[in-house]
Amino acid sequence: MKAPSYHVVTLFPEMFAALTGYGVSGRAVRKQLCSVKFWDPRDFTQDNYRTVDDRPFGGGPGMVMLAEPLDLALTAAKTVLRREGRVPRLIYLSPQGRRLDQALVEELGTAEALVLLAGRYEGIDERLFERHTLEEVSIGDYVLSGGELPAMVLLDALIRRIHGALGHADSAAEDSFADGLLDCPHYTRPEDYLGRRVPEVLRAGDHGEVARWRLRQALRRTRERRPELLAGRVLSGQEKVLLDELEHGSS
Ligand code: 9WO
Repeated sequence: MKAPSYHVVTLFPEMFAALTGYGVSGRAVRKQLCSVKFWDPRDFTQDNYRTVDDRPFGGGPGMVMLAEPLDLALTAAKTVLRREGRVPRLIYLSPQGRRLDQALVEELGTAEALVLLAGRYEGIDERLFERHTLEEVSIGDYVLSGGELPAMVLLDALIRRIHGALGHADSAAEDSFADGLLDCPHYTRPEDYLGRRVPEVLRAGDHGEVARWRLRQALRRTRERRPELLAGRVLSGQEKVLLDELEHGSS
């Protein structure tokens, strides 16, 4: 598959340096494992003030983003992608959207192109949504001052799972949530930290025993902290045995 293409419509493209300039996501962009491009609605204005917002009809506090500059920016992004033979999904980051989870990340990860719309102010003129079919995605039930941070959260989750984005020692398949369980505890040197020792099983070098211990820890944490994750998941034979052992007191 060709490297995914991510386009972001935002008044603040500079904010995305936090994504494209650092760490795993920064390296993936530098290695061209994906591309991230920006469209500033201000560049699609005509007036001397480069106006992108106005007062809400009906009154009330705050400002509303004008439909036209957003419409033109979205259309420009779509046009570029269509010329490359890509059909993008369009996503508006909003608290009204479908909640982002790892399943949605995997689903959006199959798209060859996404256009993300990051809003500002109190929101966007509703008529924009009549001209473009936008899927709404929420990263959680709280209000922020714009959609840029949620767009970066989504992009980071997408980019780190592209093959080759993680260092060869890592594997996205072994991550917390990759198999629907919380992560197990991790340890590194020293063996003794202020009298607290690393569990012996991790030092003994029996890879089968290590895998069993990690799975048991992951199951215990998930049962204790997020039992609803276990309820909505098919358990393997080994997982049932380990959970049973936890329920009935042994280890
Ligand atoms: C403001 C508001 C106030 C009371 C009740 C609901 C409300 N929603 C908003 C709102 O969406 N404000 C905006 C700021 C306009 C669009 C961009 N903004 C935004 C996006 N804030 N929070 C998000 C967001 C996006 C995705 N996931 C979580 C939060």
